[in-house]
Amino acid sequence: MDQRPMTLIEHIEASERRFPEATGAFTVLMQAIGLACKIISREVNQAGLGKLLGLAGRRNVQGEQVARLDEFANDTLVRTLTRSGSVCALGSEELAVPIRLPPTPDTGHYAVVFDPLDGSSNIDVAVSVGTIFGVFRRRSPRNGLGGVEDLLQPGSSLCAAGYAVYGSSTVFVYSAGLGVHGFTLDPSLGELLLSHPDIRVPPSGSYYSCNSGNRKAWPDNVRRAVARFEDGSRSLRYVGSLVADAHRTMLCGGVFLYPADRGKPEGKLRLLYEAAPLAYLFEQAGGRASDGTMRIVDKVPRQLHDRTPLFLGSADDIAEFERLLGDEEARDDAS
Ligand code: AHM
Ligand code: MG
Repeated sequence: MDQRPMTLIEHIEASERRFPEATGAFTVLMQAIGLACKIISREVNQAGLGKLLGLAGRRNVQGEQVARLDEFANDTLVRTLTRSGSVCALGSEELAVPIRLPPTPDTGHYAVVFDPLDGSSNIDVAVSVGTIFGVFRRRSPRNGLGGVEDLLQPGSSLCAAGYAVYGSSTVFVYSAGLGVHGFTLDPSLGELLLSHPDIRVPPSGSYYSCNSGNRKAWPDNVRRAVARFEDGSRSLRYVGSLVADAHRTMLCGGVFLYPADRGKPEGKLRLLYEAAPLAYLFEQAGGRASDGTMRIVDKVPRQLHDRTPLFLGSADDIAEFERLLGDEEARDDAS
């Protein structure tokens, strides 16, 4: 019997076979995303040897400095997805406006949103970074260009989402609604091999994760909820790359939070290509994700680069955190 772990593509093909009406278009799409992540992984691992460290010398639409690797990762995803023929529209952290693609016969069923290289501030110091993506079904008419309406959909309309972490190993995690599955890159084969089947977020965990340097700017209810969490039973872990903090939370449980604060009244993280795909994955794996008042997957983006506060993690811990956010009596604990 073959004891070799399944590759990512074998896994997706096996899932598609459960749906006799499937055309194979989803496999083509995921093959393109997997390939792009492997190319990005290779460059991230060798960045110091080439000319890919440092800044690209421009700012993106959000006014942030663009790193050379941000640009490389974005170009890789755009080219690979466009060439696959499976997409009608692309939205990226690095693109001011969406890419709208012309129709091709029998293809272009999907619209993809992505943060090509999450954790930009960690690139040059060899700390884990990653890619986050979400996949929507096309909404616009099939005989024209893809449109913004294909991208501006809530997380509850995602048909798949995932991320890759370029860390001590490269791990690719995805869900298409049939569980959350993780694959580890075997560099000798160049293949993503199934290493974490059916991931479930533990109902609670012993980590909390936030940038407590922002504490003074947090609203009172966030400060007092975090103060309640700092009761000696939990350890602080904060990488500063959302994708790496989310992956640890997915496997070990606990809470991750990036709330709104005085300087960032809408929060920092982007709804469409950071928060929503992760929220979809966490809910698929039994976890929970909210903005403090509502489920992230119910939020409908008005624009490509909308931001949101994010509370993400173990179902029980996030429920407890939400309860503390509304707990008036604990007001004094935050001072
Ligand atoms: P990026 O997509 O430009 O890298 O920005 C988002 C990052 C997240 O990965 C991370 O959670 C957060 O910003 C860290 O922000 P801070 O340095 O304010 O803690
Ligand atoms: Mg990011």
